[in-house]
Amino acid sequence: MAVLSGVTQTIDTLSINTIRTLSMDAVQQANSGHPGTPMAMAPVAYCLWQRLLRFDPEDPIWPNRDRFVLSIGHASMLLYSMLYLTGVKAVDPNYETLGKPAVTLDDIKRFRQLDSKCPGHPEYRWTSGVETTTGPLGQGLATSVGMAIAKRWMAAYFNKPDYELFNYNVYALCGDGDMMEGVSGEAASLAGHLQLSNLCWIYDNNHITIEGHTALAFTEDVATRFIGYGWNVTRVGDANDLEMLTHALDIFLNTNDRPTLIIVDSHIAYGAPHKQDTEAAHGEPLGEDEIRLAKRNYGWPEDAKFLAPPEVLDNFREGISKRGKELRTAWEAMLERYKKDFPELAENLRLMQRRELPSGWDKDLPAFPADAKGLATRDSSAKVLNAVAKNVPWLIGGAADLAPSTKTRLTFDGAGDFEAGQYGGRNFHFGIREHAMCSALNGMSLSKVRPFGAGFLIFSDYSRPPMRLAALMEIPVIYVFTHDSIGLGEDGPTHQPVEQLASLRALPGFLVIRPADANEVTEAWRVIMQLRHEPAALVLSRQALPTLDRSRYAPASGLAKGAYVLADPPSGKPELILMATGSEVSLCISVYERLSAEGHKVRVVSMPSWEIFEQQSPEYRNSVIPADVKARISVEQASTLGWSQYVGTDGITIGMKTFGASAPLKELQKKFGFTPDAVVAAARELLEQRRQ
Ligand SMILES: Cc1ncc(C[n+]2csc(CCOP(=O)(O)OP(=O)(O)O)c2C)c(N)n1
Ligand SMILES: [Mg+2]
Repeated sequence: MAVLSGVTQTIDTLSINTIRTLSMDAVQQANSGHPGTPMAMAPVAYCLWQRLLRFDPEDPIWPNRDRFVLSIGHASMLLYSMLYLTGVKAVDPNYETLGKPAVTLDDIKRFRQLDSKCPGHPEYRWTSGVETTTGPLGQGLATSVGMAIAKRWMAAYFNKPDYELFNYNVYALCGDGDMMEGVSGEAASLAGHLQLSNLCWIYDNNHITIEGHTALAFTEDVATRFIGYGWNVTRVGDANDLEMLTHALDIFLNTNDRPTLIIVDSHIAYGAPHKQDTEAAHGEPLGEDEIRLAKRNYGWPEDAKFLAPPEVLDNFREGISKRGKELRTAWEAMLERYKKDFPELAENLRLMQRRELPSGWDKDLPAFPADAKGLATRDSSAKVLNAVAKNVPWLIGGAADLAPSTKTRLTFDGAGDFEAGQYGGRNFHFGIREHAMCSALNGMSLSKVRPFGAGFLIFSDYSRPPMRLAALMEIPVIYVFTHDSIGLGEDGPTHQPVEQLASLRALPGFLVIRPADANEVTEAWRVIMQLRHEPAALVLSRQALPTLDRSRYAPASGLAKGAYVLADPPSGKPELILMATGSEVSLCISVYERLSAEGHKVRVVSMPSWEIFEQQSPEYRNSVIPADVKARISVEQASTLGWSQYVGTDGITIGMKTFGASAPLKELQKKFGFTPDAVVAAARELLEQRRQ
């Protein structure tokens, strides 16, 4: 029992009211944010963290910690209050704990202000203890499925008799918005299918969204839907009932064959006399008067602001901190023994946690002999991926039902399939769920395995929200996108990407690599595997591409610089530069051969990755595309958006100005102008103009 403002309250109630009032005060001070849901969900967060969560605030990246995902990212103050009150420590990008708090009271006072550790929505990497960036509704839920998947895989790979290194659970707190977004349905379906009994979603069933009562737009029976997905569904009729909450969480812990959904009925802005149960409590501060009245209802000093009573801090120290520390210390002692009994696995765990690669990871990377007929880059990628994956055990992934088309299956002995009850396999079947697949990849990457996901480039549009979050979080997810242009032929314009390359290139911190031939594919995987903080998309052809003769043209290792001079005039300065990516590079080579035979001085630049090229020195970039060579042509079977930065005002961009069409490849190349004749004609015109 504690006495505050003359009112006696249990330490549980005092702690819950501290979470509530900190959230209200922070939103009021920022004059921006969402107070109502932290007020309503404070007991749920409290109950889970204080009574159950296996999490040591001293080490928020302990690998076997339970994960807590706040999918309702708008309720960020709920999480920041927990991080502050439980004393979570900051961790730097080199995985060192810094000894200082992840969130200070000052950060909370500066909620939503520049450089505060409490930004508008929780941001992974910026605030220690935030497990994933949330805010786009539905993403947190779908990401939590990836975390639960990763736990299953890591348990199957690392756990040994007497060494249960991985047995953590994943909890996600969600709201009506999360439930309405399609991605959560895809993710729930996948989680149910995979029987992820280590996954628990807690649904804040408050019947309120921004526009008002959910009856405006949402009347389905969520419980029945989840039962249909194969989940265990349970209800708690009152968010303030800690015993019922504990009971429901107990049911989750004792369910071993399916994920659990706990539906919690709550009152948004609980305790605020005029705003409780209204949408007014969602997106704006309560106002000073309403805050006083709510504090009076809580038995809280009405004038106190940002009050965190010492008893509350002690309470968390005695609860979550003590339990978490004991668990982590025991785990670390177990790991020391494990290192002796299973040194190789222990070393792999260390490398994986630090996003490093095992020595010899690249020893089987193939080199491809010159071949005029060549092979599709999806086929060469299959060979390279398998050669890498054999030597990097935690490189795992799969496709959205397109492994046979994207050629992403791991085929070596023991690769196996990841399925319900058989969680050690390395081939994943995400089903036709591109969006949830890529969100799950984020959750897997945040758990430190190295995930890849595959599909057709056109359907990268279905995955864009999680790809954007991967870039924002700086996590090295790998995407393999095949069928990269009109080159795919007969499937027609619904399947032929046009604007996808430009749109992926527009994502900050995201690498796009479109290799020209098999040897560039090898080099692309070499680059991608060494990334630690960037997601990357490998963009591959369906159709065969010649394997260039590297004794005649420059080596494919130039790919590591993003763009490189592939072919040059035998002597002297080029008068024309042809630049291209992927399938159009060999087209440019044939144009080069023809124009060279006529005595023109032509350079071909293979440009598989703009982003990597932009990271090079100005000197290198100018050596590849010299400022004084103005006659430049870019050739790419895609939207030309962005190419003018490389061809300049005097150059020509050859690309797609319309959607494609359904026809055999040869006819499409002719129709859309991707033939040697068409490019030679453009080149002649340009050279002619320069002479005038
Ligand atoms: C994908 C997406 N669409 C829209 C929004 C804007 N938005 C933020 S909160 C919200 C309403 C959420 O309602 P609910 O999940 O019930 O949260 P509550 O108001 O109950 O806290 C919306 C539409 C968003 N954050 N993400
Ligand atoms: Mg709601």
